[in-house]
Amino acid sequence: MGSALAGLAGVVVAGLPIVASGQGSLEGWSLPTVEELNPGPERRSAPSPTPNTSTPRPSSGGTMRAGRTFRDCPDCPEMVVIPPGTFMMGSTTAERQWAVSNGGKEQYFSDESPQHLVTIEHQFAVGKYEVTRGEYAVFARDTGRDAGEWCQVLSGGKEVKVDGRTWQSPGFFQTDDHPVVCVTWKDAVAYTAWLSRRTGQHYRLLTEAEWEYAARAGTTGMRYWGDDKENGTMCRFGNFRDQTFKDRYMSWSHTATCRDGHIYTAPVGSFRVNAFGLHDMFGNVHEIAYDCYHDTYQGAPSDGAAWTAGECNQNWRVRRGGAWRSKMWVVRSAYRNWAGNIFRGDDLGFRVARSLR
Ligand SMILES: [Ca+2]
Repeated sequence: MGSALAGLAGVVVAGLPIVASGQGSLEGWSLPTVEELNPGPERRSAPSPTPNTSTPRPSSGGTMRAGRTFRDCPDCPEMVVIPPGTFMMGSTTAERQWAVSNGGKEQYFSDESPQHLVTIEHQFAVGKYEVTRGEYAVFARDTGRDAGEWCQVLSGGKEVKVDGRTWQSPGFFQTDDHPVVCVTWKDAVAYTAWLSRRTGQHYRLLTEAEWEYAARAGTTGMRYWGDDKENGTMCRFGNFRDQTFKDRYMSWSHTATCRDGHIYTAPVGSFRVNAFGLHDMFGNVHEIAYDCYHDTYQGAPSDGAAWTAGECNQNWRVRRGGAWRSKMWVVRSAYRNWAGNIFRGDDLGFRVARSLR
């Protein structure tokens, strides 16, 4: 497996250029390799239940140590401090050609261009894991949140809206450590508002640019573990449409050639982290971002802010990262998709961000 930093030439994190042959650094932070972050054999254990309830405090310089993890309350999501930096958002023509040659259609990917530089000057924190069913249950109990009446699920080999399917009953087995599914953009925003009230901190959804920055974690290629174009090593990094899935859904194509051990969702943290220390940025569930979906990057913000200007066509909101039954060409840092703000799917969940100043 190559270094997580392969192909980093030209990337700047917090003003410091990173070279392809070495590790980037900034004050209090040195980008680790994927190997360093994932010692020993595969990490298959669920996240530690031991809460760290300390809230990060800025140092005298007004910043916090990137990579630090914390929780604002025992059943709040565990968070990771992400360093400021600059990255190229979107995909290259060559990457889109790979996606087309692997079964996608050219028009699926035109929204990944034009590539543009985004500079995120603010430090922020990102959920180390996708929000779990157990975490969402605390919110739902506390607020009496309606679970809805239907969810679009995989049934009989097809994606159909089924009455009675909810986050509590998506149609497959989940424990409290699995990512919550069958929740809407509105549910996710309500969760962050509730978490903010509960903690006195500013929780929110990631912006689309923050999501791609956090997923890339300094990498410029297709995937944060390297350009695994044969789809054979990805099962160490996430839960995808793999050979385990194919055992159950034999007629489905575009599967990974490896085996990740899960047909449906997997417990969060079952797979390796990226260089920012985040699990499951690809696979498991699509992650809802705050932004309205736009079908081009023409006019996109360059500062990492949410893009909500203009019409939010049919209330379409961005979702990112691919899920347990996504095709292989979806599993890329640059890939974009959307869902209506009241859509519920058995492969759709979310991750939270927290502003740090
Ligand atoms: Ca799988």
